[in-house]
Amino acid sequence: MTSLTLYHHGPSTCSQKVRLILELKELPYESKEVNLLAGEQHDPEYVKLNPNHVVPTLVTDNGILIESNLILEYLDDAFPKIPARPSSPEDIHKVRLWMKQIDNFQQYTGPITYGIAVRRLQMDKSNEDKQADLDSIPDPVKRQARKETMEKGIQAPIVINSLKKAGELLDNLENIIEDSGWIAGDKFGLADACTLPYILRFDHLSLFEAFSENKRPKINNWYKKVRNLEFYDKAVTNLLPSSLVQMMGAFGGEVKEEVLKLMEEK
Ligand SMILES: N[C@@H](CCC(=O)N[C@@H](CS)C(=O)NCC(=O)O)C(=O)O
Repeated sequence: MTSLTLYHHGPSTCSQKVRLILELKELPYESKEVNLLAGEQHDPEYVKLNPNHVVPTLVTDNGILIESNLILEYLDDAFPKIPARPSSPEDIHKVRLWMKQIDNFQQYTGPITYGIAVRRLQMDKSNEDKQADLDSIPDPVKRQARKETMEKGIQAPIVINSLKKAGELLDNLENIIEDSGWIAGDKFGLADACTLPYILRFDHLSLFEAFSENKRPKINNWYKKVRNLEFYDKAVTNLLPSSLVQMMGAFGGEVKEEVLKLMEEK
């Protein structure tokens, strides 16, 4: 069997989904932390592995794999003993279509997390330090969006739009969950793994009400089922710094009513 080395960061959404499938499949891997808060994704040695300056990256004996959803598909192709997708081609198409939607949603997570919480940590920084943070973002479009979010928080148009997209994602998720309680087929798999980190992030940001038992009962039940998986803590919770979780919860709680309203705007 090939060796597997995962470059990842505990709280990163895209890293969590890969760790969930590695654990589901009982695959041992070497863990290499890339601390995004310290900017290690821009380290020239790391950029040789992942030219997009993002995590995760999976290194096997035969290749360097990037793009979290494609890594999930690789894991199911290369290690089919514990399957993570249903078997019919039509059902696999359903999984892929959902994964595509989740992949597209990833771009909205940063503005939501930053606009609600992380930005607040930067309020006390000097203007020089704030500028240095902005200058460390290589992509000019992302840099401009970050500047806007730094200044306006949840009132920044990019955050307002991202929250609307979050509401749409929740509506679509509520519709897609099957009678089995899972997204595709009768057990936890790729579609569930790639979704969990976003629901967890909303929960961390004090937005649990958006999928309370009354509001979106299928997501509520699905979220309970995922958290009950025996490998859940190992793949997710154990790698989340409690200070970060508390920080997101506290800042999220302060603007919760406004944010929940923005999420439901059609
Ligand atoms: N499409 C990529 C997105 C990866 C991505 O955006 N990763 C985030 C963490 S979840 C990251 O590394 N962000 C660092 C940055 O933007 O500086 C994937 O699915 O792997």
